[in-house]
Amino acid sequence: MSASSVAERWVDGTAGMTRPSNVVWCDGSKQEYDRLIEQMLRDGTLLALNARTYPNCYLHRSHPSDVARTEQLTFICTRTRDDAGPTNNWMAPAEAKAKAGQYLNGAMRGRTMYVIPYLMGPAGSAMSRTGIMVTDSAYVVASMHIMARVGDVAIKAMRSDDDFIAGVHSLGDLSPERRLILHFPEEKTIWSVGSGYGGNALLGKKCHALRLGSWQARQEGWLAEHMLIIGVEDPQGEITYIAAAMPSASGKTNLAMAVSSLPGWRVWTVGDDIAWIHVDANGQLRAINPERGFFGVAPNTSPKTNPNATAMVKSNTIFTNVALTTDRGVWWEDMTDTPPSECLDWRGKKWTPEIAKETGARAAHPNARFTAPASQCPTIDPAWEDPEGVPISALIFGGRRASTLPLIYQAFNWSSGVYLGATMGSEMTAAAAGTIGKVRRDPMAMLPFCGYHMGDYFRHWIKMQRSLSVSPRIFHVNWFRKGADGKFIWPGYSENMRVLKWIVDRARVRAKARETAIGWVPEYSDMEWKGLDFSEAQFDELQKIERSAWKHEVIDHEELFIELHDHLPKEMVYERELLICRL
Ligand code: GTP
Ligand code: SPV
Ligand code: MN
Repeated sequence: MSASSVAERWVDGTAGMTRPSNVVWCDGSKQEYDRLIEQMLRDGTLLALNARTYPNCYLHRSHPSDVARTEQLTFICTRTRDDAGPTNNWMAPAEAKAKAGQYLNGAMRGRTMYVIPYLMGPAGSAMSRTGIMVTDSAYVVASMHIMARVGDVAIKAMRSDDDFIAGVHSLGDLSPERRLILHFPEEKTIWSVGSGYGGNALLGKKCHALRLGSWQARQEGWLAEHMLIIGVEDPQGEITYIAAAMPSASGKTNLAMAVSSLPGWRVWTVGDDIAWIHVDANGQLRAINPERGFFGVAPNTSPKTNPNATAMVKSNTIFTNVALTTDRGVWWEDMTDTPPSECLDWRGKKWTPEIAKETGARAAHPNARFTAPASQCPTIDPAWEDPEGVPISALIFGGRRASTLPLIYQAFNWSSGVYLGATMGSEMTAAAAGTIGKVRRDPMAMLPFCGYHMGDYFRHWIKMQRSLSVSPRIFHVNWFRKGADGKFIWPGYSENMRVLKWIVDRARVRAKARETAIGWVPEYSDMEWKGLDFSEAQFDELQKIERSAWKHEVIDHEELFIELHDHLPKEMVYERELLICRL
C-alpha cells in the first residue's frame, strides 16, 4: 500500500504523538478482515454467534458508558466561534488540540495503530471523497471494512496529494471524562478520543460524511445530508428517487427498506443514513450514498416491521449491545412477539422476562445496532453504486412528533420547503445521550451534524435552487402522531407506502391536493386505502392542523431564528411571516 507523501508524513506525525508499538496500513481485503476477527475472538472483543444460524456473525459488547454518540463532547473547532455558529459546541483549534493531545499523547503505547484509507462513495464517482483514519481499535477497522470502501480504491480516488480528510481515533481509556470528538474543518482533520462507539468512532460516517462533508459541500456547491435514498417503483415500472431526512432513530433505515403494502409498488434501497447530493450538468439533483453498509438500530427490527433488515443481518454482520440467546443467536426487544425464556443481556448478565418485569432491565440496549454490508439488503437498488448517482425528484423531512404535525404535507415551493426543513422539530431518542422524548428543533435532522453555522447552511440550501432546472418537490411526514389513547394513530412501516405513493404522484404531477395554511395536503380520497382499514375520521385526526398548536410552533421557530439572527437568509424570515399570516 502506498499513499501520498502528505499522507505518509501525517501518519508518521500521528504515530509520533500516539506512540503505537507498530503501524499497519489496511488494504481492505477479506484476509485482513478475517485476521482482525480472529484476533478479536481471541481477546474477547467479539463473541462468535451460532455458525449455522448466523454464519460469520459476531457480538460486540461496548463499554456500558459508551453506547451512543455524545453530542456534548463533540466540537467544531474553527478559528472563529462564529463560523461554527450557535448550534454547535465550539473550541478554539489550539485549545482543542492541547486538551485532546493530553489524552492522545502515548495513547497507543503497546497497541497497534491501523491506518485505514477509505473512500466514501462508489469507486469512479466524481462525488466520492477519500479519508484516511488511524485507530487503535480492531473493532473500528472491521466496522470500517463493512461501512466504507477500504484500501487502494481510496488512494486512487484522491485528486491531489492532500485530497483526504485526516482522522485520528483512539479508544483512550473509554472514560467520558477523557472523551472528545473534535472537527477541524479548516485543516480537514478529525480527532476522536475516548469512545469506540458508532458515530463517535467510525470517522467516515458522521464526522467525515456529514460534519466535514457539509463544510466541503458548501465550498464546492453541493449538499451533504442526513438522508436516506430510495427508488420508488410504480406499477408501470417507473422509478422515482426520493431522499428523506429524519433525525437519529426516527425511521430512515425502516423507510429505506420498506416493503410496500400496495400491490405493484415497491421500494429500492440506495442508502439509509447519508446522502451526498450534487447538481448535474442538466440542473438535476443527483445523489450518492457515501456508505457501503448499514449501521442500523436493532430494537424493534422484526420480520413484521423490517423483513429486509431481518434477512440482511443473518450473515456477515457485527452486532453491538444486543442480547445473546442460549443457542448463540441474538435477540432484542420486539424482535419476536415472545421473548426468549432466558438470555444474556447486552452487558452479559442473565436476563429473563420475569427479571425484566421486576426490574425493568432491558435485554438489548435501546441503541443496540447491527453493522451489515449494504449488498446483502434484498432490496438494494441495482443503481446503488452508479458513479453518476440517482436523480432525486422529491425530498422528505420527517420528525418524531406526538402532536401538531400531520402525517403528510407538501411545501408550496423550494423556499417554503427549506423553511419547513429548517424549522422541523423532533423528540429526542436513545441514539444520543440526552433527554429522551423532549422536542427539540433539529433543522433538516442536521443539528448534531452540520459542520458550520446553521444560518449559513440555510443560505446554502436557498442558493442551491439557482442551479436547478427543476426543483424537487418537498414534503414533511410524521409517522409518530399519537391519539388521545397515547398510541400511534398511523400503523407506519409498510403502510408508509401509501404516503410515498401520494408523494411520487405529486412529484409526477398526477395527484390532487388541498391548500392549507402550512402547505398542500391530500384529501382522504386522494390516498390509496385498498387493503387497510383506516377510516376518514381517523385520517382527519391524523391530518388535523390546529391553529393554536401551530402558533406555538411558530414561536418556537422564532427562538431558533433569533439564535441565528444575522446569518439567517431573508427568505426564512419571509416564509415565517407568510405562515403567520396564513395561520
Ligand atoms: P439512525 O440510524 O439513528 O439514523 O436511525 P434511523 O433514522 O435509521 O431510524 P430507524 O429506521 O432505525 O428507526 C428507529 C426507530 O423508529 C425503531 O424503533 C423503529 O421501529 C421506529 N420506526 C421506524 N419507522 C416507523 C414507523 O413507520 N412507525 C413507527 N411507529 N415507528 C417507526
Ligand atoms: C445516528 O445517530 O444518526 C446514527 C448512528 O446513524 S451513529 O453512527 O452512532 O451516529
Ligand atoms: Mn443516522
